[in-house]
Amino acid sequence: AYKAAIFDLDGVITDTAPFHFKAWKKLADELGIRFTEEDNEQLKGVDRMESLERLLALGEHRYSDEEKQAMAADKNAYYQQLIEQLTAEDILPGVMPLLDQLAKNSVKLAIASASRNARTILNGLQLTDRFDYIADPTYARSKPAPDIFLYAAYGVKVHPTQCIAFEDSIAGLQAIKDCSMFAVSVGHDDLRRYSDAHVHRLDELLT
Ligand code: G16
Ligand code: MG
Repeated sequence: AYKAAIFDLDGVITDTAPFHFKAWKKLADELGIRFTEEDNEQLKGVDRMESLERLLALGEHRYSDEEKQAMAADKNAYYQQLIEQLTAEDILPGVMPLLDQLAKNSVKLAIASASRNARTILNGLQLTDRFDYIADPTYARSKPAPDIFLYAAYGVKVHPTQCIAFEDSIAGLQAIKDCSMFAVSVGHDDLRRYSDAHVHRLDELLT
């Protein structure tokens, strides 16, 4: 049996992807860059600056580092306004019973999110206390690098091979496999080929 369960946040615990999309879309519109939901899919799990690089690559212009910092800050300010409205009602179906069941079986619970807003989001959802450890993405390389998942395992003192991890992004699933954890993909069927097990939603795991 697994000794720790590691969760991605955006797209697994709560659905903040539409907020990220709205905020990136606003920036793209201001810059005259065409940006679709499909483009947004490529940004899932990818950190803020790398996401910006991918968005800007869709346009013609090249920008200075200073301009990019300002754009990222604008996007984040708008995103932060959007996540202010999050409450416990925004926790995705199946999350609470799954956390309860795992905790009852003494499985350690950790968060491995690329988001620098993870703590704000967890506070809004009133979930902060439910996790034994929230990995800090500050010095982690962006998913698909395994860093954030390794930090999470280290934080709960469980060897990566004894961890099960839940992810909704391709980059995140690659990160999980790269550190030899058991990977559960959550969401689209296309994610199946990157994972060891697949569910559309976490409530499918409850018996
Ligand atoms: C999340 C999202 C990404 C976002 C990243 C950084 O990762 O999926 O789209 O770019 O966090 O977020 P922030 O700008 O808030 O630092 P995850 O790992 O929770 O899915
Ligand atoms: Mg995610």
